[in-house]
Amino acid sequence: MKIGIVCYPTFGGSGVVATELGKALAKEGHQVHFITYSQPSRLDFLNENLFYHEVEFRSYPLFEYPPYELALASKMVSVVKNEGLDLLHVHYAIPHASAAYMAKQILKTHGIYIPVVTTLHGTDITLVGKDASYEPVVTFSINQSDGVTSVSEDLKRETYYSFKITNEIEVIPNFIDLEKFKKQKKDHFKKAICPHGEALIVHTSNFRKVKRVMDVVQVFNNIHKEIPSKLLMIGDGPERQPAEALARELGINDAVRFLGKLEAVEEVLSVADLFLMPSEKESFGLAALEAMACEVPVISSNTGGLPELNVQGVTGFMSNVGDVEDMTRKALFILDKDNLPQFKANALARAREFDITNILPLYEKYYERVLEKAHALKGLQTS
Ligand code: GMT
Repeated sequence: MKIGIVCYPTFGGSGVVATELGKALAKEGHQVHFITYSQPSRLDFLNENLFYHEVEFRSYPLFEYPPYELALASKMVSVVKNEGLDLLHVHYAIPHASAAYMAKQILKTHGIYIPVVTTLHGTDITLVGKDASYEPVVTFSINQSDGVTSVSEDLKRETYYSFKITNEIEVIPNFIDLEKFKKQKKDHFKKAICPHGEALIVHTSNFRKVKRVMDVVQVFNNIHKEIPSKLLMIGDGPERQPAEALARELGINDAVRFLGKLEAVEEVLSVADLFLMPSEKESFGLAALEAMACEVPVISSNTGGLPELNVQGVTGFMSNVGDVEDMTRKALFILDKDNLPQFKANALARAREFDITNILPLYEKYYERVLEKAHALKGLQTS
């Protein structure tokens, strides 16, 4: 198949999923064309089946906001035509699904029918999409897609609940490349961070409000009162400064390190004992899956799709959003030396269920179904 992939090319989970999916499809022999405004950060290897088309949007003194969506739709039109794509797969509804709809309509006037698959990732539905300023466009473009997938059952439910959706939504969960995300021997690093054998706790996110980064610091503060421990905070965003200030205020700044954005997160996860994800909302929790693949148990909130990943009392524990005390109790239970090895093993076993080799065929089969349906429809229209 020749597949066009549209995504946000940055560090966010949706961009990571889209890029890793494209790379895996290319390895399987499909031709994959990324259509993005900059090179996706995980598009880090060479393959004869991988192509990258940059969406250029020029500014003009009249525009306060450059029209990204129009430039994207135009680029989709030219790539579909020139490369003879079979299908467009757009990740994150806003504004990718509506830009794809526009491209599809333009291509129709050229006698080309391009099926569009939209993948819903989370905040495009649970936070931004619901907002009245976007809702009609989001509803319309989901309903106009030839296929719609969501990354968890919970996100599917939430989408049906919040929008008037007439389309079927297929759940295809996030996945992990176990070749990349695996426990590596990084003893020297662990020794440098935890010279006295302290427990190492890790959090990674984009430090937006929805991640409840302050809860991470509070939970760690409680753990730190009980056992020798260190906290590594990976990523950057609006809540980083307040979190740094809180760590100083609590007097634990020597035990907490803010590392900023990191490419090789798996190296840090390799030496971690516990991962914290106390999010307000989380449609799946890819960062937690990455931790589990590196044998790190997870303390998370019980929101969104997290119960579909983190198995209570097995791979870690879940607590109500904001219940810092409960998270602390459960974290200390996991970190007990008699309990930790089993939790680590369980986390890895669970991560294996989301191995990319299990999930990739689900996408391939779904594309085939969408293409069959589109061809049948085309046949009906021309007969
Ligand atoms: O977590 C984020 O804020 C980034 C966001 C994104 O859209 O890039 O992640 C969302 O998509 C990921 C991949 O499907 C999911 O694993 C995350 O759970 C989801 N984030 C939220 O729902 C907050």
